[in-house]
Amino acid sequence: MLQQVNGHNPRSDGQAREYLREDLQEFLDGEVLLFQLDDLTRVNPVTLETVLRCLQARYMADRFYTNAGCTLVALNPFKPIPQLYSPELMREYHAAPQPQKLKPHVFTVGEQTYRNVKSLIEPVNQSIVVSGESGAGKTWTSRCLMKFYAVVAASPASWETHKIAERIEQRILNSNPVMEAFGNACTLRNNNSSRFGKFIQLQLNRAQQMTGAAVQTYLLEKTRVACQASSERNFHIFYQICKGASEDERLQWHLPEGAAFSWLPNPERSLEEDCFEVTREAMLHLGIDTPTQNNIFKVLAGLLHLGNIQFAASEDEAQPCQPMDDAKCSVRTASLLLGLPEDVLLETVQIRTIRAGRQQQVFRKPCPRAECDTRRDCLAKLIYARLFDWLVSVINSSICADTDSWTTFIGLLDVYGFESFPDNSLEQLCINYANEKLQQHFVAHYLRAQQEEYAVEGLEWSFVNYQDNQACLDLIEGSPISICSLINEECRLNRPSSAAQLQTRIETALAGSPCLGHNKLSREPSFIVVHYAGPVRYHTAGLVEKNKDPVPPELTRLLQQSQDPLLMGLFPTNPKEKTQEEPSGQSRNPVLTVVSKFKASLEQLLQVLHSTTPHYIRCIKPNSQGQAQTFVQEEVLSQLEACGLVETIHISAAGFPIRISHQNFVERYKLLRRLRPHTSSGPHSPHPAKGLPEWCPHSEEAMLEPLIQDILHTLPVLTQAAATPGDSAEAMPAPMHCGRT
Ligand code: AD9
Ligand code: MG
Repeated sequence: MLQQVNGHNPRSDGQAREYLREDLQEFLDGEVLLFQLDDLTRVNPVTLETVLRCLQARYMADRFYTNAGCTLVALNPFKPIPQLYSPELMREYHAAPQPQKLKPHVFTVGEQTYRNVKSLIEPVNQSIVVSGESGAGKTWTSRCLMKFYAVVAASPASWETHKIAERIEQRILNSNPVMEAFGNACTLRNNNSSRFGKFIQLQLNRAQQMTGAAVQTYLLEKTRVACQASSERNFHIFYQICKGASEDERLQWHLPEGAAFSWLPNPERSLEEDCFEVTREAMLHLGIDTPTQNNIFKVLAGLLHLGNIQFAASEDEAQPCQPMDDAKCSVRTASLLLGLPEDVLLETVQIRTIRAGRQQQVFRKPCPRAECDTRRDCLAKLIYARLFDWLVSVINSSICADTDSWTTFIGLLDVYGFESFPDNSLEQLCINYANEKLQQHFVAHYLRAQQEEYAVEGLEWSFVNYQDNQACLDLIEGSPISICSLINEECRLNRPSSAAQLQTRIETALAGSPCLGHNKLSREPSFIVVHYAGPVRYHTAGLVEKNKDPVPPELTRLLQQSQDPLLMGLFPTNPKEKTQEEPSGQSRNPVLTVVSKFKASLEQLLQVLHSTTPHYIRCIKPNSQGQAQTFVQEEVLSQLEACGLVETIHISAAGFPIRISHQNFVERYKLLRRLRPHTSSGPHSPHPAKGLPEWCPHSEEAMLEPLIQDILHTLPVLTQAAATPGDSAEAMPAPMHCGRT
């Protein structure tokens, strides 16, 4: 039986699960060599158990990257290893004639992707999809890739003409701390959890120099600004301001030391992400000057004070709820910091205006206490989401290259990882839906398409079974009926509907889906989706309302009255873009729900990914405590199962890692036809060669050499498919499949 290494055993009965079968003893006997297996296609036999054992051996030997055929497995070391990410090592991978022969590394993927962009075989844009559950290391990995390209794809001219801070590569890197300060937060799974999805397009010119970048973000979890689950925190930036502001700034932003804010839970936790200076410095390099920064931080301080406005229930329904005594000061401070008249701010939160009748008469209705809270929260979410979008657009205008100064791109995708909390809502549904889509992209690209192509090409092939997540996607987004369509319908009908009713509707209408889990133990209204990465229970309470994400028009009008320069820019009086306002009265405009917007943006993303050659990095979290040197088998096993790693290895090991269209192959290697072959009858035979040619003359060998190198360079870095299983020696060249497509 295998032992857990330093890790706790998740099984409370203390009986660790037996991972290795008796017949794997032979494999175990070679344990000394296990950690040397750089590619999991060499594990023999390829089973979950052997793969797990190999990864564990490598992890304990501080080998965190392992090839798995067409993907790279990245184990999170949970400890800093500066020498593993040094610029010297980056240059070594970049300069290597065959980087795939070096130790597996995220730089190998980076370099191969970089070479593919200019490859004549497939001169297409590339993308690197980094996946894995929350805390597995996706953001770290994509940051690391960005640093790699900043080194290897830096334009030499820019070193001479610009100061380091102004260099485009540096500016692109500076976008990370800014976006993470405003878009990441400490959750139960990860101290620096991305609460938005990010696709960054690194733009390259013909000389393969990085000339710019463009960032696209997906669905920021804006509810976090006003509501944080217990033991979690708000976005980092709030803590950074409160901890890092100078005495002077504290006075200006009304943030006395030790002040308590209800939207700032767990401030005592000290994280390395709390560094205000890093964010300020990065903002400065991106062109956000100090006065603008101060304006942003003032508004954020205003939000913290807004969160402290607690209302007392009104005994008379006709009278507005009033702020509690100790919250009166918060109303004053919030309005001051947000540049709003105090009475108008308060009234807008307390009183709902309804337009009705032909004349669109205005009625004013005091809101009950809970609604006052909702409106206050909505105001904060509205401001924060606009601010975040504005920041992204500022970053883009600072780093994006002119259209004529780039020709190709490498896209890096870092989306929030699969999540399952005790209480899951619309945010988790969207996050897990995005992960299902990406898993399907992987399945479609590597597991299904590849095998189907072999069948079409008439190649000898025994089909490898894999877990297709189509059924789960049908359940979530399929037509005509799916979870999304049912939630959207509730929003469209705008009818009062309880959480229990929504649960019944989903469970009745979608009862036939194999991915709808049995929901017997539910105390609160909920439904279960069996995702590729495991079952998740979603609570239905508040789901429809979150999906509508209504913004009372009075709130937008209120912010349009602000005298604060930043808010005046974020909420112009004549907005060009239409905001998602609450449907007022008879409005027949179809309501764009959160889910439908998210679905549309995901489809766009998938289209971009489909137009590129994708590369995959699977990040694995060795333990959920974030501890170094701790490998919890059960936890790793479920991640390996979820991402279908064993199937990927099987297909990669047996398949052809390179696919070149016939036309491209002819284009690239037609030179070979011009070489004069000689036959066994001698090099000067007057007759055309019969049978296989033998390449002899030195000059022709010399001509062939670059082509051979070329073939070797373009072999996928992660595949050494033809190597003998279990053999850790030199890899043999992988077989190449020149397809008809
Ligand atoms: V989430 O879906 O955004 O919640 P990620 O992005 O997958 O998640 P992240 O990259 O933030 O996880 O990694 C979590 C933590 O693991 C980091 O904050 C680091 O402390 C740690 N980590 C990850 N990768 C490495 C590494 N290669 N070396 C050292 C690492 N530490
Ligand atoms: Mg992340």
